[in-house]
Amino acid sequence: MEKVVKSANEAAEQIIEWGESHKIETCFDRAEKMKPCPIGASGACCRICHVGPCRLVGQNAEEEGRGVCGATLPTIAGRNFLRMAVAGSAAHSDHARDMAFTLLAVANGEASDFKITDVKKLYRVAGMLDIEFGNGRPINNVARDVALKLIEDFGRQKGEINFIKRAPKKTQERWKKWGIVPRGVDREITESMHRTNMGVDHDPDNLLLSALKVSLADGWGGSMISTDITDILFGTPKPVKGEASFGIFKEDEVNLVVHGHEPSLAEMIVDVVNEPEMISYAKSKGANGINLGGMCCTANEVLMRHGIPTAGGFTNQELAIMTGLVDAITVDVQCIMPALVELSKKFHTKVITTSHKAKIPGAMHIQYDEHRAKEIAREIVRTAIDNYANRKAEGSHVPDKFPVIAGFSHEYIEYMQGGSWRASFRPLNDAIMAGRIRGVVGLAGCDNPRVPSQGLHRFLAIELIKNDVLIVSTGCGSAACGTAGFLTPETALEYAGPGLMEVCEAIGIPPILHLGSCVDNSRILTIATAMAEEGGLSDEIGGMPAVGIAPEWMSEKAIAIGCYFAASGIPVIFGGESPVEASKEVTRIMTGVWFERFRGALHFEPDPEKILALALDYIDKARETLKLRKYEPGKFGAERVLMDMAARREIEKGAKPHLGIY
Ligand code: NFS
Ligand code: SF4
Repeated sequence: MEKVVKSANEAAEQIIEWGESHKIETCFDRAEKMKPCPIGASGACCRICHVGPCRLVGQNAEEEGRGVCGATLPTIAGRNFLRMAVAGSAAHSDHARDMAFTLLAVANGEASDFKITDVKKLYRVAGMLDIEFGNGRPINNVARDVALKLIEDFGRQKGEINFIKRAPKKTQERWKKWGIVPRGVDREITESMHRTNMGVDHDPDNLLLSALKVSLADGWGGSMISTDITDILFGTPKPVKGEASFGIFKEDEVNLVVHGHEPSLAEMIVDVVNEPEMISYAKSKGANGINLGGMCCTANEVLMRHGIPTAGGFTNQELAIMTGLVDAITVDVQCIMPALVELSKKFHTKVITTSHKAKIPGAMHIQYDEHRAKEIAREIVRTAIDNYANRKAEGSHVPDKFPVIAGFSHEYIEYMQGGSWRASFRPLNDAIMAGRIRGVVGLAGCDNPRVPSQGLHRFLAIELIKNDVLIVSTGCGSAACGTAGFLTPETALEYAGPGLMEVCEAIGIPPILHLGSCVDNSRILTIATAMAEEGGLSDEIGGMPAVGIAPEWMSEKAIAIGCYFAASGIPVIFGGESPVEASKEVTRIMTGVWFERFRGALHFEPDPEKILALALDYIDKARETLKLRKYEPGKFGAERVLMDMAARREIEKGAKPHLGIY
């Protein structure tokens, strides 16, 4: 029998195999045993009232199938889909709310372990919110006003979410025309839940517009708020070096992993592991030091800002424990497998939950509180240190690791294209217009045990850059690229098409730019807006030679992201089987109708070759509509440079890290 590859990540595969030989079960084994229910998976099962569940199956289900109440298949599939978008938006936005209250506590002097790290960013955001800054106004007062104004975005009943006005005018006009400008985050979430109640909204188009509206409240609300506040509190990322994969764990040091999504506690832990008293405490317990690593999106946050190494994304979490080297793993919210706790009992690892919102039976709980952040961080680090001596010999440590460059905030991307004085998106737009860069793809989303995990990310990353497509990546997509060794400038030399390679060399960037965590997909919206405003391409986000791809998505959060990209004008392709597969009508609305109205769409396509072809087709058609030069593979050679030498020197003069760090 041919061996089934469970992960495309070789180190992961080795650990999985070791687990199999030791009868240790992982999500990969459970995915094999637990086949998804085909009725539910395709959106054809309604279980929103207790008359059902009603399953609409059979040849003519779309035309003739009815639930007990008379609901049609398009209603049921649309309603199920809307609920996914709501849940995803709620998750990102509730995380954002915590960030906003942390900023408020800092501004009020109630969270003295934190400070405002990026005053420039605070002022920029204050400017967008019409809040007075500078002229001797105390920074904390500005921060308080910013926090309060952004907190209003959650509970606002009428009007518009603040950051809606950051979008290009034309994009906003489309939203107005179709009635999907979100008012307040919580209002849209509540209203959508109401609409999906038994006996309320039955029009699939109307339900799907609601999915776009609530998701816009995430993208231009929750997620954007989270990104901005995180930058204000902890610094706007700029390129840093880090490492990825299981080889980041050290045999002779205390290994502590931060896993989840909210960066506040992780930031404190970064501080605490460097405290001399902590280090000597670790030494007193026989370790040579304390080694901090990350997992999932918390990893992305601390990698982007501090170069903390990452053990990878979603499907790597159990495998990290199976190395036998993790003394403690601290988790907050989202994408945490409850299986960690059972698994940890086979090793010595302590699983520590830290949020009242996310507890797991059997785990240790240390409640996080931003008012006592450092004290709590110390307690966690000490717990890890105390557990070092309990390490058992068993485990499958695979010492592979790869260098990564991360930290491409939109501010930095602008800066790298012209230095402090001439920061702009001109060079990027010019390169796209000329056809050196064929287009831009946001490669994002989860990794998934139902496919050779991380394999679709790897395949698409390489094929896209070969085709001169610049990639911006986030979330576990970034982790998949990082643990494959793709997040380095050398990747350009090895794989990128000649046009893209030239641009990468001229600016000094890798062909895959790690933009951060999943809430940082909002950075892609900001970049697309800047490109529209720079001129020469589309004058709105829609119509850009840009596509979003989440080839291994699994989380409802990914659905929210897909929807706000689509509503903003970016066609999106998700891998895997469609959660609305059962309804042709719903599929037609999400592709054709949405494209007509918003110039974005949401496709589901399990075949990676077809994902690639569809993405390139969208890009080429957008180029054609914009009357850009036809993209010709191999047209540009290495001898041609993007900018003249004077422009390049200008960049190098002002350059902080990017040219020096590699
Ligand atoms: Ni995004 Fe980040 Fe990863 Fe998927 Fe989960 S960690 S928020 S949801 S699995 S990319
Ligand atoms: Fe069935 Fe209608 Fe109840 Fe859904 S809402 S479970 S279709 S009766």
